[in-house]
Amino acid sequence: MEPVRSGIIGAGFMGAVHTRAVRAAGGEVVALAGRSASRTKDAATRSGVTLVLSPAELIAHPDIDVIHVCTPNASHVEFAAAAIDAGKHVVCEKPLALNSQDAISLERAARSAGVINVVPFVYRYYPTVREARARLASSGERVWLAHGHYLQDWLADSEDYNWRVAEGRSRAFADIGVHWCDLFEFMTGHRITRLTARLTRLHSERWAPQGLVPVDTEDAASLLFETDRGATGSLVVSQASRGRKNRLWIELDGDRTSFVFDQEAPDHLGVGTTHGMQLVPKGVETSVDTNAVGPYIMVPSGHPQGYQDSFTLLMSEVASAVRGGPATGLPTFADGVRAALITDAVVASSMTGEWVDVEVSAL
Ligand code: 4PW
Repeated sequence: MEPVRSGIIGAGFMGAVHTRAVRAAGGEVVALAGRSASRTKDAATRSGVTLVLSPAELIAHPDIDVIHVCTPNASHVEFAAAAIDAGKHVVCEKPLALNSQDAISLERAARSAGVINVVPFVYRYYPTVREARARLASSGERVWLAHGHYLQDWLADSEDYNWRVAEGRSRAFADIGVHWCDLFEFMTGHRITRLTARLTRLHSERWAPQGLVPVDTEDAASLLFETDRGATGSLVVSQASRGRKNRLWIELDGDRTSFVFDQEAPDHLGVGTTHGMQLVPKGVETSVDTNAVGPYIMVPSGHPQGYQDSFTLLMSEVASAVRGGPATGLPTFADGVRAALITDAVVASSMTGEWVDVEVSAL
């Protein structure tokens, strides 16, 4: 079988993650592009990509099937729209767009062009997430309460700076909070319909390369929410919680069982009953249809499986979808729209302090 051929736009951290994942999934990275020629050349040398192009040349290249948009947020719409116009499949990093109107337009364009469209909500690709999802679907368990957090500390000090700090109407929530909400909706099938949110800033000024600058994006978000199936929940998101690196924790309380997924210890699913919390190892005690979980187990139990592996699994499903094959739970631009609509509600609620409805059927 011919490898699926990818072109990556973005010479930073995410571009490198996508490059490794495409290759591990059996694909070929044909070319790399970025805004800065020297940075892109350096990144290409590091990752062994031989062809360096401008973004426009890469999108037009006849030997590329899938365009990966891994650039700062403000350019996602421009590059994704150009790729769709060129008839290419697109994997676009989140947030799909800086506002929900643009995200909706992109989703419609991708759907009418008939191209595969993906937003990498990669935490869906942990086997323990699939296990909890399959157990919930097959048991008819009623999730009535959901709680958790997504905590990091890479922006804990005012000297910590990154383009994300200055981009968009929300930062901590739009960057990582949306992962938690996607995971919650993916695992349970619920939709968040109403929420109230508070956005908090630890630093109102940060040291950017040009000096001390005012900051208006949040370091943390706190939410209460309700769902279309009668559950309530709470979520705390922060990029300035010291000691927490990528602590995505989600706890789902069903009427008989509770389920816990912790991204920092992802090979065990917490399964709680009144007899205690059992830590079920990935791939050992799968009590559900193995088709729902098996394909997501890359290495045997006891061998850790992590963040980069989840990207590899996602790229395998992208390749399968490009060939017209199965892709179970591939996160699409419609899921990117969902994230944008939830972000709208978070921002709106933080301004008034009120409960705000989340638009459910925008597509
Ligand atoms: O999407 C998130 C990123 O913006 C992530 O999953 C982790 O936090 C890794 O980088 C940032």
